[in-house]
Amino acid sequence: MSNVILSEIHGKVGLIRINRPEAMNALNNDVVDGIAAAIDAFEADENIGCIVLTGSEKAFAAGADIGFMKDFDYMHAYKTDFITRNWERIKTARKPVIAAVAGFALGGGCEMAMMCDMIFAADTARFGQPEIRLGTMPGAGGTQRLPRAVGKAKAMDLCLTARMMDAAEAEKSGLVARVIPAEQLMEETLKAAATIAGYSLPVIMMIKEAVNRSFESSLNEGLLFERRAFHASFGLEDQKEGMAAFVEKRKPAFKNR
Ligand code: DAK
Repeated sequence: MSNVILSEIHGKVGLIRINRPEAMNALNNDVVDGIAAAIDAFEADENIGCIVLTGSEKAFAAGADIGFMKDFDYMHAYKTDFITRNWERIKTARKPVIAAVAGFALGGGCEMAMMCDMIFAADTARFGQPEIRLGTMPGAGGTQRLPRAVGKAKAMDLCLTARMMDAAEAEKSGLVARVIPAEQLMEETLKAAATIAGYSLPVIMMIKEAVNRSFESSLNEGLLFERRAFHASFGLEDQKEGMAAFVEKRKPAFKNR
């Protein structure tokens, strides 16, 4: 794996760090491929129950690498499938992925954070879709995921004016799950990820799948999907263990089956 992506294991949590400090963690194929490879490894590791994706104190990612793409023409972007190869790997991860965002999350950086299952923001975080300033538009979910997260009015405002939204506004509008003082971002995010990873892995994955389903289906279809998954959870040894442990007033020992 190239060193633009660093990955570490913290107990049952896989941590992926974007590492292009010279370019505010701007995204290119190496970064996207590196993230995908790290996710592949964490998905294959039965010990890992949750993944955290982060950047630096200054930038989660300031978008796609502008210098790299500035001379592309349509045919080149289309034929090389620019940045698209592996882009969706975060979305297809079955284990939860938390974006820990400090500093800038702009353009593709904001879109990448939104592709994660939730965003924990440092109080220094700034989100935006400034592509319009470059004579282009969001290309990886900014016009689709942002309105779902913050509503049409704010999404239009951000995409059309290119203004940035700070962490407080992002929390108020539903884009981020938590705002955390910058110096505690990693500690708090890893703690939450460890809490998740301590539960039964099949249940973690079923919950993630069911919540994501709510964005793809009618309420009744979503409720049916949830009900089927809930009933299926009674086929798990971990359900027997979880409920027995409650009744016996002890901590459950989940076996991920
Ligand atoms: N690309 C390349 N280099 C970048 C960069 C970027 N996006 N952002 C920052 N840098 C570089 C700067 O050029 C500078 O490099 P040097 O001059 O030191 O060599 C260094 O990082 C530090 O940046 P600044 O000097 O500008 O630092 P400031 O604190 O003054 O400003 C900033 C920070 C983040 C506000 C500013 O750098 C900025 O506005 N950056 C550009 C943000 C932007 O427009 N982002 C949107 C890019 S378009 C897709 C997937 C993704 C995408 C599309 C499709 N598919 C899957 C199909 C994404 C598209 C985009 O993101």
